[in-house]
Parts: sequence; structure tokens; C-alpha cells
Amino acid sequence: MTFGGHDPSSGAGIQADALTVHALSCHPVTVVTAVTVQNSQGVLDYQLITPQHIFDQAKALLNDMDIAVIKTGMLGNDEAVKVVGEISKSLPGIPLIVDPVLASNTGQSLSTDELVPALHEHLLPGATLTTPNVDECRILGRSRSIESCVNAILKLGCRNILVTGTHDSETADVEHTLFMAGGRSYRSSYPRLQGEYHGSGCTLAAAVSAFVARGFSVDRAVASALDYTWQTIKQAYKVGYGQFIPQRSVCSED
Ligand code: PXL
Repeated sequence: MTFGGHDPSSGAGIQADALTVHALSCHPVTVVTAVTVQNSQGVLDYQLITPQHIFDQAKALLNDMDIAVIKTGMLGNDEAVKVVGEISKSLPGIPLIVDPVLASNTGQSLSTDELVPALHEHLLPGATLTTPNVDECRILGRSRSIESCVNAILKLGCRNILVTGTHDSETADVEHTLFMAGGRSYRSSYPRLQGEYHGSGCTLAAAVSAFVARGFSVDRAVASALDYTWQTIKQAYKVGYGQFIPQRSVCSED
């Protein structure tokens, strides 16, 4: 079950979640938290859905089916974070994967100033995994040092943090590191693909969610999701004048 914004271009948001989860042999159910006005060039505007309506969408699904994993993307403001936190807390056995969406990768803000404090209070303490890029990690951890940020986020109760390095310096390879509570960490690197891609972060977090839903451990799910996401970017296609769209129906295997 993914909570996120509607992206009419099907690059990011709940469309990215649904395409990815389906491609990885799971069934997506999507709770809309925002309706955006956007295309492959950027986000022009958005409207948030009320917390009550977010709750009602989730409740109708939860009354009807078993949910394997909860994944969050764009939540927009603190009220949405709070209601999703309450839903997740009422389902303690269900893994929670938090993609801390603060802005679009074309730079438009997708959140209010109260979002990060709300993530700290309501969502990260119960999270199985969060998937920030280095910029988001520094905002969530409130430090320049990634190590200090990771320690601060783990201290909130979040059990694993996958820091993606895509937004770091222009090295030939892109490095990602999974930090786990207890001190283990796994680094992986992939050849940097040139170009800009719309919804790669959503694809990655949704892919981890699908692999976790299929029963993979977090470290295996992350490794498989990173391989899958790299392939979706390698085979990305252009539908508009802006960013490439990841090809989620790539052949994927564990
Ligand atoms: O990629 C982050 C993101 C998430 N969710 C929605 C978005 C975007 C980026 O544009 O529009 C709805």
C-alpha cells in the first residue's frame, strides 16, 4: 500500500509506485495524498488531500484486504504524516518504508516546513527503512556529516537507512549505502548514467517495498531494488521535452 502524490505524467508518485510494484509481481494499492499539476519538465502546482480523506482511502482498503508493506512518498504536510503514522502504528507487523519526499528532482518544493519535524515524530520512529538521497539525509539528520545524520535517524528508531548518492559529486560511479541498526552497512556502486530521470527515487523505494512484500530480508530487497532501478534508468524513455521516464517493465529478476 503506497501513500503518495498523483503525477499525471506517470513519471513519479503513485503511478511510479503502481508500475513498479506491478512489474515486480505484486499488487499495488495506492492512497492519494496530493494531486499535482506536472509533466516531464516539472511540477507546476499541487493540492493536498485532507487527512480524513487519506484515512478513509486507507481504511476502505484495509477493511478489504491484507496489506504486506506500507510505503510512503509525497505526504505534503505534517497532518498527512500524522495520519499515515497513526495508520502504520495500528498495523505493527507491517513493514513501513519511508521515501522522504521534500521536493521534486526538478527543484519544486513538495512539502511544508513542518514536514521534517512530523517525519521525526510520527513516521521515522516506526520505519523499517527510509531511502533519502544525500541532500534529504542531511535535512533529516540536521548535519553536514552523513555519518552523524545516519546516527541521528537510527536513534529516532528507524531501523535501516539507504542513502542514495545520485545527488553527490560527479563521480564515474554512483554509490549507495545501506546503514542498518546494529552497525552493519553495505555499499554498492553502479556506473553513472547520464541524463535526468523523473521518478527514480519513487521507483527505488517502491521496488524495495515489493521485494520486502515478497519476503526478502531488507538487505536483499535493497540489493535487488538497486539492480532493478538501475535497469529501469538504463532503459528509460522520453515522452516529453523534459526528463526521461524509467522503464519499469524491464525484465527483472532477483
Ligand atoms: O520524485 C519525487 C516525487 C514524488 N511524488 C510526486 C512527485 C515527485 C516529483 O516530482 O511529483 C507526486
